This record gives sequence, structure tokens and C-alpha cells, in this order.
Amino acid sequence: MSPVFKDLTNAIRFLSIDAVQKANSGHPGLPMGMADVATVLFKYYLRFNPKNPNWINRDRFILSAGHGSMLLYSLLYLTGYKNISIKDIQNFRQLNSICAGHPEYEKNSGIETTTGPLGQGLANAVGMAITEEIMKKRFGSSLINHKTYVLASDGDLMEGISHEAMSLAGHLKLKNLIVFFDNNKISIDGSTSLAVSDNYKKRFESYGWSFQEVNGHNEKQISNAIKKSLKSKKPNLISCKTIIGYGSPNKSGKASSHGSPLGEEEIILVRKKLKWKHKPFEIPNEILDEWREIGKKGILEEKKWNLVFNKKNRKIRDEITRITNNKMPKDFDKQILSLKKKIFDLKTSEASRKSSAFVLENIIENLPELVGGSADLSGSNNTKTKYSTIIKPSNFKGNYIHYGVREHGMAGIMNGMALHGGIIPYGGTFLIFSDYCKPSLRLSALMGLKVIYVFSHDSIGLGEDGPTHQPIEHLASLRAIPNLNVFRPADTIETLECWETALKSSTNPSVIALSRQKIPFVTEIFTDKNMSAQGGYELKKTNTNPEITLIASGSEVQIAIDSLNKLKEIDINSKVVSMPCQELFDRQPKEYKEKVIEKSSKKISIEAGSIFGWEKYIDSDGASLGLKSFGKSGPYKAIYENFNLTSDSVVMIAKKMLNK
Ligand SMILES: Cc1ncc(C[n+]2csc(CCOP(=O)(O)OP(=O)(O)O)c2C)c(N)n1
Repeated sequence: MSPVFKDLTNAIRFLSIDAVQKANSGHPGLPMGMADVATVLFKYYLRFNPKNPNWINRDRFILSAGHGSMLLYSLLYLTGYKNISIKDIQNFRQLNSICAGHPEYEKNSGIETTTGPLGQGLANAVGMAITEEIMKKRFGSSLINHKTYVLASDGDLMEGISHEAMSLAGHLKLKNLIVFFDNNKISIDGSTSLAVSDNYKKRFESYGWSFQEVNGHNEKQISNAIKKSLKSKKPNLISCKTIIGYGSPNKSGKASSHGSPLGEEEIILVRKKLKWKHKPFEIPNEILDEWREIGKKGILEEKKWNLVFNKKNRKIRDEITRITNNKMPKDFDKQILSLKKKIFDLKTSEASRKSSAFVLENIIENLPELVGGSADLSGSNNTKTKYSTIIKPSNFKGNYIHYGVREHGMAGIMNGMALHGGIIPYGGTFLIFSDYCKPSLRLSALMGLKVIYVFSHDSIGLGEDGPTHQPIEHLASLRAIPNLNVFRPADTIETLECWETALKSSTNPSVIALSRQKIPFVTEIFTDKNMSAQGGYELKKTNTNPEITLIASGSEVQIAIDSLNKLKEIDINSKVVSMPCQELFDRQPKEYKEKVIEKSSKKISIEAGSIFGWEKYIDSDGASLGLKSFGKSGPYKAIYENFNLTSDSVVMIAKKMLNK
């Protein structure tokens, strides 16, 4: 007799219970409660092929409530993903195990993304659904026609990011998005009624979503709700009323099953109650076989899709292959070089936010996968070019998204776009509001995603908007994030170079910090080489033995140049090092670094932000010009003078250092 639905679901439950017990840590409650919903989805609806986890047109399944990761590992093992074996499940939460506590994203393994920080997965899913729609518009619905399914918990829906992302999803009418809400009414502190009295139906309907409620342990109700969602013209939330820790006589329905092992004695009782006679990690052949059959459905689906793909013309096939493998177009380097020549000839002095717009305007037409946007500051951070076309509700022909005033949502959505593949997302706001992007930005870095953050108004140089808008510690705190490149270009040439480097960085996100105020053109010599890609380089010097090395970034490079000229007048030799990206400079060979920042000279760093972090370049007898307090409101030149960020201050400090 073939296994019944209940056996399939109990296989998930017991793998989860036993793995958490063995690891002596983890979250059994969610997998026990949502096993029925997940089984309906995987058995009847989800299009996936465990033999090719990277199939472009697979449905995406995102476990936003990443703490329930054993649910996902169980499903991946049971359906036959080769990277998740029973041994890996037995190694749950051990060092270097693929079955980590919160797995984020794992290429080639079926782990699309799950999140440690609650709410992120929902925003990622919105990004994936947007990407699916954009690609569908570009390549046709015969090639791109998948769904994005999400499992989200109470905690996910409480987090602010869920409001931002789901509100935008409603506005854009992302009909291919289907969210299962694990409505078990329990979180860590106990009943959710301690903190929430939202009316979810009204909440989601007001966003423009379709809302359904089902018994999350009833196969038929779950299935019918999915069927209905598949025909919907709106994003879908299926509220699944479930019992956390389902099957546990003493812990079900209670917070005690959320995040700790059930305990040996309780597990014996669960086995009895659910009539599961098998030992830990033992899945009887007939149940495993049935799950493996479910996994095999996708092989045929992918074969059918390949037939359609192979009938498309060569150009379309090559383009899809290129963008989903994160490769730049063939003529990209040539294009960048001719643009660089043009910029060098023009020698325009302008705000670097304007330089960034100029660069974008010149590259965007040949990079259809570049999809930009801004959290309501398009005209200020210059992310929207004359070649940008707006993505509108139900109309995804375009390359620009108005995210609204939703910085956190924007960053989480961009992560989802990068995870989906086929798009390079960039998004803008002011550098000060990078704080509002930070949890998602950190995950871009952790997951190694090519996401480009365009942060303008990058210092006190923004002037009159005052200290609430003037970033101080932001560059330093962004530089503290591993695997993130923080660029701060000094002129249009460097802006182009920083964009080029960011676009070619496939395994890390980038921040490009841009000035509001006009800055002069500082590049003196034309070279084919991308100087900014080395992080820092010698820009100018008065002789071969400088007594002073001035190291600066962005708008302060000009202060360094002015200082060099003034020092020359009083017979002090110096050099200027432009440092657009500390992370890349720090990775250069020792010899290069010592050639650029010469040991024998005294060093002065200049940056209109916190001096934190600059000490690594200046030695104990060096000096850092920057800020140790919040900024001030006023015309920007007056603010610079107020904080002694001037060439006169630099000269005074240099003279003192040299006892002159
Ligand atoms: C941003 C964030 N804050 C806090 C946590 C810690 N945390 C993990 S699960 C959880 C809440 C659990 O409740 P729920 O989301 O309903 O999950 P369930 O109990 O149903 O498994 C919390 C607060 C987190 N993972 N992310």
C-alpha cells in the first residue's frame, strides 16, 4: 500500500524533531506545525527539479521563518537533492554542515534563501516575484512563468520590513507571489496576543492582496486555497491556522515547542501519538520512495521547458545564459574605455551624484539587466536616467522601480532580485538613510550578492539640511561590514571606475557614496587602467621624497590637492593619495601599499566623516582630519571651516608634524 499523506508529513516532523534533539538546539515547532502545508505544496504544486536546483524557470520556495530550517532540509533530503544527505541532517547545526541553524542561501542545493532576521525573506520574495515579471516581459511567458512561494511566521509579519515590501507588492499587483502565513499565534514570549491585535484580513486587503484562511492541517483546504491563488490577479496571502509543535502531547500549541528540543521523553510520546514506529533518521523505503517520486516530477517539467528554450533563437538563448550567469556583455570593457576618454576630455566639475547619473546614462542602454530604483529620492540621488523606464502595476516592461519611502524594503527586495538571477539591482537613497537599509545590506554581504547601493549626500557637504541628514559614522560602519566594498569617488573618472568595479564584482555588494556638492575634476593623467579598482593610488606629488602623504577620499581629495600646493609654496614636499575604496586597497600586495603610502613620510588622512578606521594608514605620529561630533546646519563651506576641514588646517598640522 502506498503511504498516505499523513506518513509523508510525519517524515518531515520526525526528521526535524530528531535532528533538533541530536543537535540539542534548534526549532522543532514550526516544521511540526507546517509539515502539512509544505507537503501539499511540494506534492501537488511546486515546480522544481532536485537534479538541477538552478533551473532558471523553477518555482522559488522561500522559508522566511528561517528558524524552521529543519522543515526545508527535510524536504530537500526527502525529494532527492544530492547536496542534502541524511548524514547532513544528522549533522544539523554542526560546524561546516550544510544544514546550518539559519541557512541564508546555498547555491546548487535548493536553498533559495531563508532568513535569520525575520521579515527579510518576505522582502526577498517580493524581489524574486518582481524579477520573474520583468524577465517574463523581456523573454516571453513561454520561457519565464514561475511562481514565488513563501512560508512566513508571526514574527515575519510583525517586522516593519514586511509592511514595506508587502505594501509595494500589492501596489505592483505581483500575482505570482503566494505567501503561506503560519498563523499559529505563538512566538517566543508566548501568545502573540501579548503584542499584536492586527486584523490580518483587513491589513492585506488594504495592501491590495487576496486573503484566504484555511485550516493548516487540512490537505484539501490547503490545496483549494493554492488553486485559487494560482488564478488570482493579486498577490496572495493564505493564512494557515496551525498548531505549533503539532503532535506533541505536552508541548503542542505552546511556546515551549518553538525553539528547544522536545526532550527524549516527550519524543517517545510524540512517536506514540503520531504512530511513528521508526528509529531516529530512519525513513521507511515506501515513504522515501514516494517523496523521491514527488522530486522526479520536475525532471519532465524541465525537459519540456528545455524544448521551448532550444527553439528560441540563438540571441535570446545566449542573452539568458549570459545574464543568469552574471556575465557582462562582450563589448562592456570597450564601452567603458571610450566613455572614460570622453569624460577625461570633458573634465567636468560636478557633484559626484551627477557624475554617477552621467555614467548610468551612458551604460544603461547596453545593460538591460541593470534595474534601478530609489526610495523616493530619484531626483536627488540621480538614479533615474533619461533611459530609465518605470515599472508600473501589472506592467513590468521597464528598468526602474519607484520603491516609495521604503529603504529597508528596497534593500531586501534588491537581495531577492540578485538571488533570483538575471538582474543587477541598484537602488538609491541618502547615505544617512543607509541605516534604514542596514539589516538587508548586511545580508547582501553575507550572501555575497551583486547589489549596488547608491548613497548620495555623503557628508556634511550636503549643508543646510543639517545634522539629522549629515552622515558621520556611516562610512566607517559600512566599512566594518565584511565582504562589502565601500566606494567614495573623487571625480567623474573615479565614479566611472567605481561603477565598473561594482558591476564586475559578482560575489559582493557595493556601496557608491556620492557628494551632493559640486567637486572639481582631479584626474591629471589619462590611463586605460582602472585606478580605483586598486582601492587607493598616488594621484599627485611634488617630488620623489614626500615628507607628507595626504590620504583622502571623495570630495576631500580636492582639499588634499590644495594642501599639496600650499605646502609646496613653503618648500614642504608632499603627495596626494586618493583612496576611493579602503577594502580594495587593503587587499593589494604589501609592496604596492608601501609604494603608495610611503613609510618614510608623515601621514594625514582627510575625510568629512568619522575618523574611526583611518588610524590604520596614519601611524601613531600621523593625524586624521574628520569629525568627532555630529554635523551642523549651514552652507557647506561654512560647515567645513567650522570643523577645520580646510587646506589651511592641513598645512598647519603638517608644519607642526615636521617642526617647521
Ligand atoms: C529580526 C529578528 N528579531 C528576533 C529574532 C529572534 N526570533 C527568532 S524566532 C522569533 C519569533 C518566533 O515566533 P514566530 O515568528 O511566530 O515563529 P514560531 O514560534 O511560529 O516558530 C524571534 C523573535 C529574529 N530571528 N529576527
